[in-house]
Amino acid sequence: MSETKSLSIYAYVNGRYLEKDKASVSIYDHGFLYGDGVYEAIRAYDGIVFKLQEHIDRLCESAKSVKIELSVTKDELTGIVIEVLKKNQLKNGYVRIVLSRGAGKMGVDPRNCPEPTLVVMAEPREPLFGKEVKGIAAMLSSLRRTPSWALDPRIKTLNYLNNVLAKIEAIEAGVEEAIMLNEQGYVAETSTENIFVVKRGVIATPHTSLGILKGITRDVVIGIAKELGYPLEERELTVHELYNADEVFVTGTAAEIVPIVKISGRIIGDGKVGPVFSRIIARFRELTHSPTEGVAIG
Ligand code: PXG
Repeated sequence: MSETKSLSIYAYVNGRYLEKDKASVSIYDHGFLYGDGVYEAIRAYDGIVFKLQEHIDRLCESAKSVKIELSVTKDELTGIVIEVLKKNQLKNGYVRIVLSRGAGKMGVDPRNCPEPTLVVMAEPREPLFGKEVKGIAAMLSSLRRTPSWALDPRIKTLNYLNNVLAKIEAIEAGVEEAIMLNEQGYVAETSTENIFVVKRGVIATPHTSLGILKGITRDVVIGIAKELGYPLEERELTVHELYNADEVFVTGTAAEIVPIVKISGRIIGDGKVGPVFSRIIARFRELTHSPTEGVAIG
């Protein structure tokens, strides 16, 4: 937090770097009016923007799916992310890229919006559930994850009400996170994390066809699990398996990797941070600081 105490915060808005107080978008922006847009959330660790290319690739895929054209190239966007971090003198921080349909007269017709809006902002941000690794409590949400036929969860859109409502449920219940099932009743993901279970040394996580975001942290953890020699299954996961797992943990850019030690009143395993999680987080810490795993701020 101390990094930016006496500094202005700068954001990129459609070609200009503006101070936070002056950075704004129109009330006619369709991102605001209709949730019509896509976004990415990225972390930088000690001067390396972790998996930046992967995040930009995912943003482009989301944008293509919802038919918004990015006004800059991937290389230019990489440069903008780096520049925003530099301007804010952040070596560790959280970056958000927002791409919306743009400002235009009211009405869902996208032809109302001649230019998309592109915003890149960055600030310091601690891991979602705290700096210190400890297990969190979660609950099964009464909400089902938006089915792929309604809005594919692989698109990281600005429509997060499904996730927000699940989070509200968790807060109301006095737990940290809500686990959503998919339409078929299989485990999907939490409000902003993918989910993994461990049983007798085998790691399992929902397959991307089961109505989840293809998380970049998820992909990293799958790589680590394989590297460490754990069998890894991407498949349908039942609630019964979740309750009876030896370990459960979630992965995401905001949370990083966090164990879940209680789900809807059931203690998971022995209720403590597990050994498989501990080995994975140790390797994750190495990778987040490795120049080969991201783009250096320079
Ligand atoms: N599922 C959902 C629904 C998400 O929104 C993840 C899984 C994990 O994906 P990554 O690629 O981050 O491993 C997400 C990520 C925020 C915020 O504050 C949201 C996410 C990540 C960071 C910040 O909106 N969602």
